[in-house]
Amino acid sequence: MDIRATANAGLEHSWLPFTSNRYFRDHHKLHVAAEGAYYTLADGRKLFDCLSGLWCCPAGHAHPKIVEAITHQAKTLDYSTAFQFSNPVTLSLAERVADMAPEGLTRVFFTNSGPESVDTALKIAYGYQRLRGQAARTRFIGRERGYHGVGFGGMSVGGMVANRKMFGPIMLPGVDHLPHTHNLKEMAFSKGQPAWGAHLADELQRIVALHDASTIAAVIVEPMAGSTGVLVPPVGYLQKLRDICTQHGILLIFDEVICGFGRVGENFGAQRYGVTPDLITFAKGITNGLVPMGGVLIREEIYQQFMGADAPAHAVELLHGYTYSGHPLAAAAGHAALDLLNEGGLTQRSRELEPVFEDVVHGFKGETGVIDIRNSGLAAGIDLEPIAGKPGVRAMQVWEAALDEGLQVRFTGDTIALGPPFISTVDELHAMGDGLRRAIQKVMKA
Ligand code: PXG
Ligand code: PLP
Repeated sequence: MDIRATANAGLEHSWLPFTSNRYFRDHHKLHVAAEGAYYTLADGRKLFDCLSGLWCCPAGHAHPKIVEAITHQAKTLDYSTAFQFSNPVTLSLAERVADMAPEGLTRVFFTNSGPESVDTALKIAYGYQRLRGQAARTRFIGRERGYHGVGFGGMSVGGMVANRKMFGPIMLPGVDHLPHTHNLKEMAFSKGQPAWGAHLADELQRIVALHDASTIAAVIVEPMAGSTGVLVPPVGYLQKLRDICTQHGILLIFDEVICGFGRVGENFGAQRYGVTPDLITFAKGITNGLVPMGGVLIREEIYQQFMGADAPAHAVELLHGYTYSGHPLAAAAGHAALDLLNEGGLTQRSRELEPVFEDVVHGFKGETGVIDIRNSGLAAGIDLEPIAGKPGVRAMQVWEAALDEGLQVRFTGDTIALGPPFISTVDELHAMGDGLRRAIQKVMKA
């Protein structure tokens, strides 16, 4: 098979997601295989996977335990009707996820992706307010630079301007946004949680005063904002959000699609940063990326509000769900992935690698063109000086130069994001640092 010819033909019929499709035509990047922490490209090159796929493969690729689990599951029960039926593999996964969650979050609703989880959480939040007699609480509060996927719900509460500007007039009404927490002057090159910035949560008081608490259903934030280039919560910030929400009867949703399942060294960001929300959305790492799956973790009282609704037992309490909610193949992958993270010690390893990784990424400080570095867990963002009038081009150049160094990094705007697999060795993390340094130097010299 001539892979290039096949790909060229396929490109005539494809529209790739979040991709510069016209650039891609002339600069193909074709994965043909993946194993452990490495991808293989069509031209035979091997690339170290510096972002664990798109943050979703912490145990590396093609892990035999997960491959075996989904193979077995496909032969045993390939698909179980999701509505009015369930199956042991999905139900027992819910129990496991709840066991890993912060105290009080006891119920799991499965979806297939981040945006489905976000839509589900927003609908549960509003439904809960309505069922407890607070139907006027229709507003959601997101945050600037937040990313919650590109469904209508997630896009509306999201705060990445480029994703929003084309669709402004057709978003959910009544949404407001907190300010983001990044401030170059006050926190550039902070290691871990910045000391400055807790007061930014007070903006929620201002928003509550403006709209009145009686109109607000929920606040949704990523504990650590991943997609926008890794913005780590300032010390005390999330606790303040929690306190203000509690004071005003507003639900707090943590979108942990990236933070969840070990990326920040604990099961969830809630545990890492010591703040418990009312709902947690998750996806990605739950199956190590082998089969799509997402879900929402929900406080018991919220679930009980739905179950206590004044309706006969045969009534469906929440008119919501997906054909593939809790898909058995995904659930089987989920069990195997959690075996690796928990009993297999990979979350522990993520925590152990954090100081090594922190040293590696902060080693770029002082390089020409590097204007900020942020990190928490095994996640880091490196801001590059943009080229005047050409936002995003510098990071794209570094991304290409890094490929020549055998590294698959991710860029967003002029930020390089790193989130290596938890199976990375210390030597691999150092090699990633050395290669990325050469890539940055090459671009800045040109
Ligand atoms: N919420 C959060 C917090 C996310 O990070 C989503 C929702 C949407 O999930 P899906 O299933 O549509 O991926 C995400 C996804 C990047 C990158 O480069 C980040 C995401 C997806 C792809 C790339 O940082 N986050
Ligand atoms: N569109 C149509 C025509 C459908 O029949 C369905 C589900 O039956 C959907 C969309 C929703 O798909 P899913 O259940 O995978 O979310």
